[in-house]
Amino acid sequence: MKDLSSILSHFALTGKVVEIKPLGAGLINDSYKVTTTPPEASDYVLQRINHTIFTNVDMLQNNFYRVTTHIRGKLEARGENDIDRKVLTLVPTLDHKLYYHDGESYWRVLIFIPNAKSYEAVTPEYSYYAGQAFGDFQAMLADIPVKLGETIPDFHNMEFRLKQLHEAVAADTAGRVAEVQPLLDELEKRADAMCLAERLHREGKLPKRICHCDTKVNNMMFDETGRVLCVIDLDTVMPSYIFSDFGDFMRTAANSGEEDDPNLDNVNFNMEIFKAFTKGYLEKARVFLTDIEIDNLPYAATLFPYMQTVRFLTDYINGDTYYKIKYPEHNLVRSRAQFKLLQSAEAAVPAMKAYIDECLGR
Ligand code: GN1
Ligand code: MG
Repeated sequence: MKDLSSILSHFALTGKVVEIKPLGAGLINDSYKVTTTPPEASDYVLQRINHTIFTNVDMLQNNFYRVTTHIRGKLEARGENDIDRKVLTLVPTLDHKLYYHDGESYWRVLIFIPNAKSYEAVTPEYSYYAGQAFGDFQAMLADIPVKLGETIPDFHNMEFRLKQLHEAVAADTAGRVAEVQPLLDELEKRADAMCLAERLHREGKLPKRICHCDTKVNNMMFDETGRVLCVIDLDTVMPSYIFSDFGDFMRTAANSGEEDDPNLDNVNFNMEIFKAFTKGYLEKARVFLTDIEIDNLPYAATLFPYMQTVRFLTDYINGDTYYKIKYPEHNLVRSRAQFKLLQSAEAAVPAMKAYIDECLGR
């Protein structure tokens, strides 16, 4: 607590800090809610950036600043009200930097968005708003005048993620490969089909656009009425295929169970959530999407549970070096839950295709 206060003393805060407590359920960074007095002063979010994962903190924070100022400009041009709740705001340090380095860790501060909530699960109605919000997010960033860096190179490159899995299997550092062989076999069967995006990109048929790349349902802030205020967790905003945002939302929101559900019977792909999000997303994004992008949205809904199975399993095989875990088997339980979701999504692909046709009147 004392340490965190001294970190905060390097930032240009208004108000007096009265409380600092842990915030959120992110698997990568550490976040704290900072409460200040008097009541009209802003509250803040203090974050320790995980710089073993985000190795280029300068690039990370520059992207963050550019994305948020670009979106702010769009919202102003549209004449929106309440803009401070609709886009994140970075608080600079006293010497006008976008982060503070204490010699060991890197820290940043954001303005806390008041009266806003995030959820681990949403209704179809909220999913519809979320679809519009992410379509709009991509649309607003379509003309950002700078080239954003890839904060994690090859982040959603399926070929690269499979290569990491294969390397982990070959090294078998934690001696866990034998136990997961059946799951590895299942993943291998699908490997070629799942690398479709990379092939289409190489053939010049699939563009990269600025995407959020971590559209977990809990990375969205809703107001009291269920409208999406803004999208948070902007560390991974970078050029990617639009499948990233569509697919990762489905992976988290259209899962009737938990991401790490130990009971696989709970885990099923929820078509009502798919429909609602797809409707909202297409309303905003249809103007810039190509036919290849639209036709492969069902593929995206299977790609992300697949990729996440690969990533969790890779981490399990490596001995849990990437994701925060709560118990020793956690990454294995996560892998199995994501694989079950994949199977359920695969079965729903024909229904997904039919719904997209219906939306587009074709
Ligand atoms: C991580 O930071 P968080 O918890 O929102 C991860 C995502 C994964 C997700 C799985 C930088 O997201 O890519 O999909 O966990 N972020 C990074 O829950 O690896
Ligand atoms: Mg998050």
